[in-house]
Amino acid sequence: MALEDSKTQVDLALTREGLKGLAHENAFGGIPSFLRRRYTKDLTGVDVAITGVPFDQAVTNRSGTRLGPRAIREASSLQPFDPPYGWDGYSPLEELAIVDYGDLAFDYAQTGSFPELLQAHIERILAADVAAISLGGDHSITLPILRAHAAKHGPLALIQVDAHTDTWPEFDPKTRIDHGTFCYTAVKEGLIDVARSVHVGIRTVVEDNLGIEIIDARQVHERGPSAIAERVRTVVGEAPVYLSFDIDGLDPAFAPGTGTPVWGGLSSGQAAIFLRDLAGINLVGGDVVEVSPPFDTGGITAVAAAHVAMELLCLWGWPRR
Ligand SMILES: [Mn+2]
Repeated sequence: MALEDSKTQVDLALTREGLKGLAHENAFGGIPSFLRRRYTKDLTGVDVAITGVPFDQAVTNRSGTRLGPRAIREASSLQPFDPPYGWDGYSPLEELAIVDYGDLAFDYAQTGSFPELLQAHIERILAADVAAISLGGDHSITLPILRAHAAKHGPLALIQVDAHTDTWPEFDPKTRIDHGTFCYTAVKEGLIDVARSVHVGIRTVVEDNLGIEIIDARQVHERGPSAIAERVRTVVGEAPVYLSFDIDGLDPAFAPGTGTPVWGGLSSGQAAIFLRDLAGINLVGGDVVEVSPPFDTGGITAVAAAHVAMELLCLWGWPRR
């Protein structure tokens, strides 16, 4: 990095002239927009909008994911100096117009209206022909986001990396929000094509997975992440894909900062290989959820989540390069 860069490139979240380009700003200073993208509600000429959903009122166990988007943004400031490793030089920050669209604003005490607010928030992005990558927030946020995406793209292939399938029956989807039932309701509402959907990294028991293929964590360990990615590419085929990455898909050793940790999960290295080897899928949107900074140690969970989000940008851009 040139010395003059560190002097002139300050607060790129506000001062960036174009929407593309790497960022050579001190990682420890300034306004940490996601990957130092412009922080704006202007979607003109934008390819992908990053948005935060600081919501944690639907967790079964430990809360704290309302603090996730900020932590992921700060962790992301370690990355935008170079193209991401392992993508043959492909550089989404240089090739794609990406903005930080900020967080969804909502009344924390009115959880009843929250799902519709979130759905409308995502629909505004999609209506501008911009893709949305969301930073959670607990996993209940994926349901309204899926509703917005399915309204645009039709039923989606879902790739869900998670310790949990989140297909536990939801007895009252009109009034309840629950981070363990979003996938159940998504299936019942026809938002996802179960024949083209897959759960990866699972290590909790579920009686009926509604026809969605489970590739549990043991299979990832035994067969290897690259072989699993090959299987997942076969399952999703050419369908429009939504990828939801629950950070508890990683082992608690790699992602302690989460509300419902389960041992035996993926390493961050396995996740990196898995995501890279999905290249070529028709990704239309995605999220990384369940980062709970109060339980994080050394910020490592947020670092992992920021890398996952970068990989989602790579996956979105790769077929369009
Ligand atoms: Mn989970």
